[in-house]
Amino acid sequence: MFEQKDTEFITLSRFVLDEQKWHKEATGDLSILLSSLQVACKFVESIVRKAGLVGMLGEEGSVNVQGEGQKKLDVLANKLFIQSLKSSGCVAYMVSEENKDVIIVEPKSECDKNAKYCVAFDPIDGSSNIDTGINVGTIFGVFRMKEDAKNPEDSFLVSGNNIIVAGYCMYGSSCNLVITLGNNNVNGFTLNPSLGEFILTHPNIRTPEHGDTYSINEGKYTKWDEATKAYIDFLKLHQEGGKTYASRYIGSMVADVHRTLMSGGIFAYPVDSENTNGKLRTLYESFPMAFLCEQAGGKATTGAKRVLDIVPRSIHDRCPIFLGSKENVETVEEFFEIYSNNLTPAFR
Ligand code: AHM
Ligand code: MG
Repeated sequence: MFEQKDTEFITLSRFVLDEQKWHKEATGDLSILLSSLQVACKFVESIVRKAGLVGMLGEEGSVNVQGEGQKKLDVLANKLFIQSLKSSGCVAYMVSEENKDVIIVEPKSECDKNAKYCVAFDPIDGSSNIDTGINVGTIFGVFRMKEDAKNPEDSFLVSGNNIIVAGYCMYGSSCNLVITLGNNNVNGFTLNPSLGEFILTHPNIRTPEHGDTYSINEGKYTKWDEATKAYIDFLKLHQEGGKTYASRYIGSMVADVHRTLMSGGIFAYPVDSENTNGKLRTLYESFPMAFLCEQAGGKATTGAKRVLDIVPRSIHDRCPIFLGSKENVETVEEFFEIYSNNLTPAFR
C-alpha cells in the first residue's frame, strides 16, 4: 500500500515502477502500457485546454456506432489513445466507444507478438459538455488476453471480475488521474502542467461509508422504474438530524463519479423507458468505475446484481448503474429487492 510522506513527490511513473517491484513475475509490460495511457491522457489534456482557441470545439459531422454525433475532440482523442496504446507494443486488442469493432493491433516486431493486454476505453466521456467548458474525462479498463479465445471479442466478453487495472483522467479545473491496480488501493494524481508530470496528491482514496449527495438526471423521473422513483423520493423526504440530501449532477460521468468517490453519496444512471438497459456502456464506463469504487471501499450495483458480476454479450453493451458509498448502495439494493418482490416499502 502506498503511503506518502509530506516531503515526497511521487510521480505516476515512479508509482507504477514501485508497484512492479512487488510482483516478481512482472515483465514490465503493464508498466509500459500504463505509461502509454499516461501519455495519451496528457496529450488529450493539452488539447482540451486549448480547444476553444484552435477551432477544436463543435461537431465532427460523423456519427459513432452508438448513433451519437461525434465531436471533433471525440475523434482526435480516440486517435491519440489508439496510437499511444499501439506504440506500447503490449496491447493486442482495444475496444473504444468510438469504434464499432474490436481494434486489432498488428505486431510490429517479434517482441510485440507476445502482447497480452486488452484495453477498453472511452476517450472523451461526457463530450456533450465539451463546448460549454464543463469537465470531461477519459475512462479505461485493462484486461488480460483470454488464452482460449476464438476471436478478439472473447477477451472482452468476460465478467468485470477480470479487470486488472481501471482508471479515469478528469480534464477539469485541474487534470486528475485516478487509478487502481486492485489490492484495495486507489490513488489520485494531479498533473503539474509546468513539469508535465502527474504527482501523487490523493494517496489511498477511501470513499466514505455514507454520503449525503445524490447524482442522477432527475429530468427523467417519469421514465424511471418504480424502484428508482421510490428510492429518489425516499432521499428527498429522508432527513438525518435535520439535514437533507443534496442533489449534484454534472452530466459527465467522470466528474460525477470523482465527486462521489472523494466525498461519498451515490451516482446513478438507471434504466428508463428510452434506455431500457441504462445508458452507460458496461465495458468502458461501468466496469472501470465499479472496480475503482469497490477498491475504494464503496459498492456498485445495477439494482439487481453487482455490476462486476455482469458478463457483457457484446462490446458496446449497456447496463444500469448505482455506485458510491457502501451504505447508500445497500439502501438502493433494498429498494430493488422490495420492488422485485412486490413488497410494501417499509421506508416511508
Ligand atoms: P458519452 O460517453 O456519449 O459522453 O455519454 C456518457 C455520458 C456520461 O458521462 C454521463 O453520466 C451521461 O452520459 C449523461 O447522460 P444524460 O445527459 O442523459 O444525463
Ligand atoms: Mg462515455
